[in-house]
Amino acid sequence: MDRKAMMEEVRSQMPAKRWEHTVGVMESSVLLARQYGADADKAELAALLHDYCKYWPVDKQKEVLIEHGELGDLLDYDKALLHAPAAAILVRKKFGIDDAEILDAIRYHTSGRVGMTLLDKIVCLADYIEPGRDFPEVGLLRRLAETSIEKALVAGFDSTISYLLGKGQKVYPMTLLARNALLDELK
Ligand code: DGI
Ligand code: FE
Ligand code: FE
Ligand code: FE
Repeated sequence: MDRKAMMEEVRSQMPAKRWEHTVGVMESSVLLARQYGADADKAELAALLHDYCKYWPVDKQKEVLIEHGELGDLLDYDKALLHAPAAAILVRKKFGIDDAEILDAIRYHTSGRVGMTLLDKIVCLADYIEPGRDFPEVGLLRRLAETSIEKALVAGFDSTISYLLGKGQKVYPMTLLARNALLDELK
């Protein structure tokens, strides 16, 4: 499938606002890839696909993960975590994406992970700072992104963790571990 057809297919899975977000993440991912020396084409493709099933019913997302034995302990945490690993599985099947770097960047774009690759960091950060995003810390994140992708991502995870704490919600341990690992990289 060519890129244009893929874009139409992704667009058909989500409301217009989420498609705008997807295009924003593609733009920001390309800019970050150029800035930090990653493959801009891979970054753009991972960004295009990162929220592929975000608007599917949660039960369908869950089914995908169960079918592939990848549900793990995710049901113990926020349902918003499911769409990332589910999208990685789905786009491999649907679009024949076989590049492990791209699939991992999709899989870990929400949670992060220990030992994030440059592509993981790019898509995860682009998801926070794309032009359509508007949350209190986004200005700080955009500023940090100019000089350190790791510092910007730590600030991103901090904002997510604070938000979850403020709502009295659990935090997925992998996010805490991802944040710690980024701080270690900055030592
Ligand atoms: O899909 P998006 O809205 O573009 O962004 P995302 O995939 O980064 O999802 C972020 C949502 O996930 C955000 O509303 C917070 C929620 N979430 C719930 N628990 C956790 C979590 N995010 C992280 N990183 N860690 C969690 O434990
Ligand atoms: Fe997402
Ligand atoms: Fe994110
Ligand atoms: Fe997103």
